[in-house]
Amino acid sequence: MKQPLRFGLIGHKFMGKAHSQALHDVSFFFEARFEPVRAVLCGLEDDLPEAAARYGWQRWTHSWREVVADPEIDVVVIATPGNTHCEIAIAAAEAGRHVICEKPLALDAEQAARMCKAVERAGVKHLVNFNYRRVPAVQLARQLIEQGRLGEIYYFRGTYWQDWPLDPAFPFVWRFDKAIAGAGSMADKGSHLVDLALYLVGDIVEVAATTEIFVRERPAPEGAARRVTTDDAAAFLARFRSGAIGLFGTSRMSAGHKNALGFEVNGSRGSLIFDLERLNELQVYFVGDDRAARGFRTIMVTEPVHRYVDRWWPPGHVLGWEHTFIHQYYEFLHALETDTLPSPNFHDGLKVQRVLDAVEQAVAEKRWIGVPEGT
Ligand code: SOE
Repeated sequence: MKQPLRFGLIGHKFMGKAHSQALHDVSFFFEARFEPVRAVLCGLEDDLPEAAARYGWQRWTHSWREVVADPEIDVVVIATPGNTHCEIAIAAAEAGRHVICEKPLALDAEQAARMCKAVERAGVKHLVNFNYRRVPAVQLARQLIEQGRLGEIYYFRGTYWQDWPLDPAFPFVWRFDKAIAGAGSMADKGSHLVDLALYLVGDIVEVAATTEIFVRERPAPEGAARRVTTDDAAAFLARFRSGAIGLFGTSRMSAGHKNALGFEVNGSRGSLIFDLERLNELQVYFVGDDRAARGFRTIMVTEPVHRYVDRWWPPGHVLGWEHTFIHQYYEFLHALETDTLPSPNFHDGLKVQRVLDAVEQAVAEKRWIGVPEGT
């Protein structure tokens, strides 16, 4: 008999929908001792009851404090704008709930460090939803690097392009407000890239950076235009502890690109290339291959030997974006079952935040900035 695990999800929009679907599917495809129960959905807007019914939640509430205080709830999931993460996560941990939080973990490293302390003190499990780690092709990339198939890593290039607010008439939303979002493309998209870089290549020790806001005012729904205070695009350089160097680019103003996250890793014995818009594939090049037949080749990462894939479909029956959320929940349930710390956890989120803070400082001071050490 599976043990019910009761979830409270705070946030019912795009991310709320993605988390709801993953909670619905995870135990169908993956074996775990726990059965997620969609107990209570929380949000502020009028369409909440409709969302709760559609996504299969038993109850809904407009109050996150009610969710956190509810003794029936085992896990609180935070899928709200960045400025709310710290307060909710700390309250949830103090109430003894396990905590899953959307990325980036907080507005800055100071908040992220307080969140880490709170979950450690409470002894609860914690996870930050850098979901792109959970793409099978990204898992394969990590495996190849760990096995030394790329040799010594020289270079990581990560880029993340979108174009949703390209039109200057696109209205002012919370992502344009620094007080709510912390930063713009640099934090929203850059946090994913930095997490992947840390996961694949290791610690970043210093950064140099620049950012820009191309559309400085946006029409506000309430009338007058509002000033945009978060970056539309960012570019930064990094040095890894290993001696590798990194090049990062993010933009929400890259015409034609919808959700184009990509990275390339070059080493002394080979290279690999990943493109989220072709997420079932990984391109690889190995120096050791027979010279006549050497070249980049594309691996379809849909074989049962690839991570997570044996729970899904036969080879070539491709996976999509939403599967990354399901895999993340599987990792979380598995960590609960084995009493281990899930990954990426709040400590990983804090490391990313330290890099992002350094990027912000590098922009302000127009110089290289060291990234503080620590877990
Ligand atoms: C918006 O830019 C966004 O929804 C990000 O916040 C997500 O993390 C990313 O996965 C898709 O784009």
